[in-house]
Amino acid sequence: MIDLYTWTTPNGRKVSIMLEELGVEYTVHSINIGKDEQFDPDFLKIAPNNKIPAIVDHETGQTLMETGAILLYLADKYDRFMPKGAERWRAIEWLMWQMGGLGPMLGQAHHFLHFNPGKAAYAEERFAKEAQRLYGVLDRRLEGRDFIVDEFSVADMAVWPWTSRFEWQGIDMDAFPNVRDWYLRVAGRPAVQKGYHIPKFVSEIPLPSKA
Ligand SMILES: N[C@@H](CCC(=O)N[C@@H](CS)C(=O)NCC(=O)O)C(=O)O
Repeated sequence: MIDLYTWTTPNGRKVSIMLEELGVEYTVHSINIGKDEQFDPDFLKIAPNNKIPAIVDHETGQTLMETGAILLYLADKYDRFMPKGAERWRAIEWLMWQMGGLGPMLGQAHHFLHFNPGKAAYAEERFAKEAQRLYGVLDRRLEGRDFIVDEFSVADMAVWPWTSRFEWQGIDMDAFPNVRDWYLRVAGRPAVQKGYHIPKFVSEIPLPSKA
């Protein structure tokens, strides 16, 4: 049995989507970051960086924070959603691209464009531009492909929840048609739909205007 500590954010949804895709049993614990529950001393014992999500796998005794590590751990444990051979490294490459680039940059875009508009013009310009650039990178990668690597993998599960906030990022999905098609393909998966609403329903999955 796996305990998942999470909230309704892109990073949290990466792991609930993975657990739903795996079809394994897990228990959800809400950590409301709006109420600073991520600073609770008990939570810090498993998530020393005081950020969600985190897991405890009671079968192996493993505790983990950081979604890149959690996705790799689950892929390894269940031998799923990670291709073999050269494609394995391609999947890890794009997972790292999400962890080191897409997530942090779009997180800043949310902070300045969505939550604090009008406070820092330069930051708004910088992160809006960076969001456009990153969607361009993803759009080129998805040219002629159904998924980020040859099969649906941890790379898609890491990237997709961030793109589900395209409206907050000032992104017109129609300007990135390969991302748009992939986004809808992934959004159509039943496990993604279930994982998106963990730990609770906030709103339906956002869909591009022409969908
Ligand atoms: N690199 C971390 C990022 C985790 C993260 O930023 N979590 C956010 C929610 S998406 C959080 O817990 N924020 C609360 C805070 O910053 O106090 C991961 O991938 O797990």
